[in-house]
Amino acid sequence: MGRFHRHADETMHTHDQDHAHDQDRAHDDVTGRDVGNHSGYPETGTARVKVLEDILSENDRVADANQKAFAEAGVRVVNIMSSPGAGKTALLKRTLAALRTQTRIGILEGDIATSIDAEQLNGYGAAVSLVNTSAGFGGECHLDAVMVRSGLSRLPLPELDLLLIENVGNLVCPAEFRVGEHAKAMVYAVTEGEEKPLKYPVMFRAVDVVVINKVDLLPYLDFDLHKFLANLRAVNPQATTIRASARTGEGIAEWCSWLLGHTATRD
Ligand SMILES: Nc1nc2c(ncn2[C@@H]2O[C@H](COP(=O)(O)OP(=O)(O)O)[C@@H](O)[C@H]2O)c(=O)[nH]1
Ligand SMILES: [Mg+2]
Repeated sequence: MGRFHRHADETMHTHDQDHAHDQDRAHDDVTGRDVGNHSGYPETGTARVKVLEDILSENDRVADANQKAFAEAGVRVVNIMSSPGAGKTALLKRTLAALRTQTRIGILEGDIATSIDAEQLNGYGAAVSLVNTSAGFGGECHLDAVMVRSGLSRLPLPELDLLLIENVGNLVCPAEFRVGEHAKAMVYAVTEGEEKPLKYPVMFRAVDVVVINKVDLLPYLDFDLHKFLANLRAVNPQATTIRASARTGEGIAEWCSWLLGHTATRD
């Protein structure tokens, strides 16, 4: 069966395996009303909601277990999310190169089907565990707590200080699932426009930090950074923002010190 989604308004539904949507096929209309295809379930709404509530509380239960395992191992965990191509893997490569001598980092790489990103992150002295959501998890467009748990067995948790999770590229679904992390980070590319915080508020509201990436491209774009920041502030006044370029290295030191400072001070 397809797995499940909880929406901002706390409604929930499943998606079939072959229906792993991307953000370009967003399933809510402008009013926030769910317009996904629910045909075939006209009489079973209440029962389905109950089942899905159970599944979601199962996610939270496993997220709690993950959190306990992280606490016992003394490892801090940051869940990194973005749309596809914003620069998560490029930022991770820079991060590993910068921090490898100061801190012991593990990577949990979430990918629908390939090992392309995991392979890119090899060779930086970090333990890398790949979780393919197509391998038993219905090809989902996000990581949930169970998927993360499945990848932990391949990591030497007690030997790590910091675990960085590269979530599946998607601006909607990853924000809806706690995986037991201490913080949520987002990579946002300046090529994505200024309006996305308003269009995808659940993601932007969920995160502690937004790395505004690809600033090396600003001279070639009409991206209005002030407008973007105002839109971000409208949905999330608290998030830290860091201007960065994984291409040039700008902002990487600031991001690394956020990671180190943040992971050292939060429970
Ligand atoms: N110009 C520029 N390109 C970048 C930057 N960061 C990533 N890229 C490129 O954007 C593409 C997608 O990056 P990737 O790290 O794979 O994104 P992910 O899907 O979020 O992991 C790649 O071609 C990267 O080389 C950046 O700061 N500046
Ligand atoms: Mg990637």
